[in-house]
Amino acid sequence: MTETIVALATPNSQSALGIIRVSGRMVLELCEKSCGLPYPTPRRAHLTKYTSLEQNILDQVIMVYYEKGRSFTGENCMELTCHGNPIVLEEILNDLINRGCRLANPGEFTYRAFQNGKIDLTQAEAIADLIGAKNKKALTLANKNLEGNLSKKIEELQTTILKQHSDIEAFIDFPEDDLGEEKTKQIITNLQEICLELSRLIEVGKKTAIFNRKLRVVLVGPPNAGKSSIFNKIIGLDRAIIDQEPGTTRDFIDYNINLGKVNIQLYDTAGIRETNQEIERQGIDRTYELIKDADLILVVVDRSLPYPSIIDHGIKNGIKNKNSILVLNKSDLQNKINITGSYLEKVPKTEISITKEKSIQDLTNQITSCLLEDSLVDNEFNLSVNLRQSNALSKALIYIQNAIQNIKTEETIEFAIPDLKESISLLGEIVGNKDNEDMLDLLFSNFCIGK
Ligand SMILES: Nc1nc2c(ncn2[C@@H]2O[C@H](COP(=O)(O)OP(=O)(O)O)[C@@H](O)[C@H]2O)c(=O)[nH]1
Ligand SMILES: [Mg+2]
Repeated sequence: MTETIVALATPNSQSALGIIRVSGRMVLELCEKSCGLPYPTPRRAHLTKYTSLEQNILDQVIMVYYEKGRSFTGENCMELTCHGNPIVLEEILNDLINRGCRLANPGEFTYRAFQNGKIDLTQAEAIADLIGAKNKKALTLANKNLEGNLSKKIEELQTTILKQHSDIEAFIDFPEDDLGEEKTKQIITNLQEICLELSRLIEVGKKTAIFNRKLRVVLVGPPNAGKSSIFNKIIGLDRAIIDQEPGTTRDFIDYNINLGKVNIQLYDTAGIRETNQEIERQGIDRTYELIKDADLILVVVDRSLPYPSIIDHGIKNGIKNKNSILVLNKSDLQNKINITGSYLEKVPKTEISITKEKSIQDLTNQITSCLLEDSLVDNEFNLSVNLRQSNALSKALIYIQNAIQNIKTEETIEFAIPDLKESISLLGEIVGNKDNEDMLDLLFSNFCIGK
């Protein structure tokens, strides 16, 4: 067995309980020497005292021992549930290190589970996604992959490709047995179906990506329209400075907020207007920069004033082809705006007032549905595909398309063999190629310590 690794599995702060995880060859010895339990019953909670090398009692703990083969990592493991005082936890960690353990690298427990065949790579990634999920949908999708939904799909595809591969190989080995037109057609049809399935998975990757990153929502509009007030209302804090003097917000500020189904980074920006002031102009330039990368733009205008000409002079060009909502603010005041015939007429709109809570709630709902609109309907997918997986799928797709071209003429049919082999191996990388150390190092270094 390997070196014994140890890590704190819970946050390093004061809490009711804190969990320390240990995995590797020294576990049974530690059960005996530091927990006084030479023959622990596997997977049973033992209430015991943790004793240091210097024979001091460091804490009363619950110790659970997991035997090799039936633990998360596949090795002998020990979990200590201690009192959640950072000083206690540090003392126990230090004692374990003094006894010969070493601190685990990020993701090292999961890495060992993968190396020992307890989980495949898509499941290891699903664990990281599960911990990092920023909304319920991301959580659901991570759980689906942890169940092995993506792995199963990949395996099915590999089996079908392999079948076509062996049919072609048999023909090459025994060319006197003509493959036959019917048979060739069938192979091509089967491979075309694989291509469709691969394209569908790549599409799933694009659509599910939305759940795994913060989406940028940017408030823009003329000064004094109420952008900062709306920003504060949405985040529920008085963070942005609000003033009746136009031009108060000179740079952007942002805040991360979870709207349930999506996680957004909301930006409050400098109001856009013609100005000679250098600082204000720089602020406006930054607003335009933010607009470029935005997933959704909230164009805020004061509905109690006439149509702001700056929309047609500047804002309009920035937000063209962008997902936007026109927010007609100050609906508590008399309506003076007329958007008929203007650029904004065609943008989805909502009337709100910061004095009306319900209208703010409606706006956040509209933000969510706008962001999800071209993504997916709930429960449409039963798996998710990340960028690494999607890249491998795209490469595999190209190899199969090449193979199809070569199968179409009898003279080149044998060239299809290496292409089909390559596609199978690329799909294999998705579930895990244990020899690709660089890729594995990169992947597991993004995990948290203790996982
Ligand atoms: N009556 C009314 N006043 C508002 C509303 N929203 C913002 N204001 C006021 O409009 C002024 C400018 O607001 P602010 O949020 O600083 O606008 P910004 O320049 O676009 O960030 C402030 O005096 C706000 O109190 C609203 O819905 N109704
Ligand atoms: Mg402002």
